[in-house]
Formats: sequence, C-alpha cells, structure tokens
Amino acid sequence: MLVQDMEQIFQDKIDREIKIEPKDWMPEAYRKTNLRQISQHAHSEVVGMLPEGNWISRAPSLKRKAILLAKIQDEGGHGLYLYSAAETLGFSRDEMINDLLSGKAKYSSIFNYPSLSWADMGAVGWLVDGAAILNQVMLCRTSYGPYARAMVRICKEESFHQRQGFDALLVLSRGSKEQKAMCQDAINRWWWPSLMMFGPKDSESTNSDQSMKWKIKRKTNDELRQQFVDMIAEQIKTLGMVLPDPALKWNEARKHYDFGAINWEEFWNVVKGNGPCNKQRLAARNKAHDEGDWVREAAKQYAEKKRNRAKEQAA
Ligand code: BYC
Repeated sequence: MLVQDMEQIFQDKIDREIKIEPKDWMPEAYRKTNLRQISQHAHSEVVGMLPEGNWISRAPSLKRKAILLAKIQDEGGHGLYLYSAAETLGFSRDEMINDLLSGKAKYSSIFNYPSLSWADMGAVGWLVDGAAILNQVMLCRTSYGPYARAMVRICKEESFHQRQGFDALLVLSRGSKEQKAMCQDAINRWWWPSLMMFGPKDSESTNSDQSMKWKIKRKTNDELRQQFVDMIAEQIKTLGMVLPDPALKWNEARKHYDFGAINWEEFWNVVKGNGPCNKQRLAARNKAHDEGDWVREAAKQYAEKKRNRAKEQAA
C-alpha cells in the first residue's frame, strides 16, 4: 500500500474518533510528536515534585504534611504512568531519563520558579494544578490510546490536588494580617508563570496546527489559557484576594475576561534553561539519580538471579 493511502486511513480513523494504539501504523511525525509531548509531560511531573518537596519538612501541621506528602507521591505516580505510555512509542525510559538529566529534554517552565513560603503550596495546588487540569481534561480525549487512558486516572487525582491547594489558601486568606499577606504574595508570584504553562500564543506555537489535526491537542494554547483566566478570576473572589493584573476585566461582548500582556521574553528565557531554578532542578534530579544507582543495580542483579533460577528449574 502507498504511504499516502496509509496516511489517509490513519487520518480517517482520527476523524472518526478511533484511538490509535501502539501496534497500529502511524506516520513517523505523529509518533515523534506524541513521544515529545508525553515524555515532556512525564518529566514535568517528576521535576514538579521538587518545589513542593521543599516544604514537606516545614508543613505547619501533621495534617498538612500528610496531605502534601500524598500529593507529591501522586505526581511521582503520574510520571510513571506517562513514562510507560511514552515507552509504547519505542523509546526506553532510560533513554528518556538520560535526556532529562543531560538537559536535552524540556519540562514545564513553571517548575523553574522557587517555592518561598508555605502559601506557595496553596498557590501551586490551586493555580499550577488548576492550569494543568484544564490541559489534561482535554488530553483525556487525545487520539493516542495509552496517553488518553493515563490521563483519565491522572485527572481524578489532579482535581483533589487543586482543591487541597485552594483549601490551604482559603485558611490563610481568613487568618492573621501576616497570613493574608503571605497568601497574596504567593498569588502574585505564581500567577504569570501559571499563564505561561499553556505555552506560547497560538501564532507562535510551532506544533499546534498539526497536533490539532491529529487530535493530540483539542484546544489551542490560547483557548485553554483564556478558560483558565475565566475560572480563576471568579474563584479568587471567594479568597478575597486579587490577581496581579490591572488589565484584568470582564468583557461583556466577548463573554470572557480580558487580561494583560504576558512577558514572553521571560517565558523563553526559562524554557532555554535560564530561569531562577533551572540549574538547581537539574542538579537535584541528577543527585537523586546518582544516589539511586545501587537500587537499580540491586534490582538488575535480583532479576538475573530469578531468571537463572527459573532456567535451572526448567532444565
Ligand atoms: N514549558 O508548539 P508549542 C503537573 C515548548 S505537570 C516548557 O505550543 P505544544 C504538576 C514546546 O515543548 C503537568 N516548554 O508546543 C506536577 C515546544 O518546544 P519543542 C504538565 C514549553 O507541545 C507537579 C515549544 O515550546 N503538563 O501538573 O504543541 C506538581 C513551542 O510550543 C512550554 C503537561 O506537560 C512550557 N510551559 O504545546 C504540580 C501537558 N510550553 O518541544 C503539578 C502536556 C511550550 O517543539 N503538554 N513549550 O522543542 C502539552 O499539552 C503541550 O506540550 C503544551 C505545549 C500545551 C505544554
């Protein structure tokens, strides 16, 4: 069969909402795009554990500590589901992790910002997981089967994460003058980086057009960003706080909130490795990997021992 015919059958399947599975024929560029996005997503989950990990030992109560630990553990689990989904595209987890550790692979810009106060744990849950969940709800219907199925489970956990973040901020917003100030400060610092999570504006997004045709993405970066602004601009009223954007205003004609200009120079700077914590994040991941070397070695030896024993018994 000609490649054009194969491509036609492939696109037909996508148009008819039939999921693409690992053993199905797919264009090489579709495989590569999914591998790029899913592995970047997995790396984001794993690196995303670091800003919150910073606060486990300093959580203000046993209850908050237990919640934070459970949430961070969930993020590690999300990374594992996603690495497994990406592996179905013919690239091993070791190779993906090497690309992360060497600095070759991208991960979400948001995790290169520092978590400076306890209120940041609330802001990360509410804003960062809030942004992630909008994107991920769309990805539950992505065209690549293993990615879509991983997303269904991840979304269930993310909605708990977002609510716990909002709850932590709600307590602070009703607390002392200092607690209120801490809450506002965290919102001020995390707001603009959260808007950048959705990626460059549509006119600058190199992958969006093709990813929309292949239904890897079902909404564009700007559509999701607007949806996020509309959601948060309403939720913040309950906190009695403000978003750090004087241009934020309901637009009756558009039935959406208008918002101010994003600093794209800052975004690209962070993506290129020059954000406030890029070096620190990679150093932390490399250290953890090196320190885990003996565990990987022990697991390998154990697997070999089991294989040899099975062979002996079969003989
Ligand atoms: N940061 O053509 P575009 C979580 C890159 S973690 C860095 O629009 P695309 C959590 C992009 O890769 C959840 N780079 O790209 C965990 C591309 O470069 P390459 C994280 C970015 O892929 C712990 C270039 O810019 N969620 O929830 O069509 C604690 C042009 O962009 C970013 C995901 O990973 C960025 N923000 O769309 C708490 C979602 N944005 O690769 C919470 C899955 C763009 O061509 N990913 N770039 O060299 C996606 O949905 C899409 O990849 C994006 C970007 C919407 C992010």
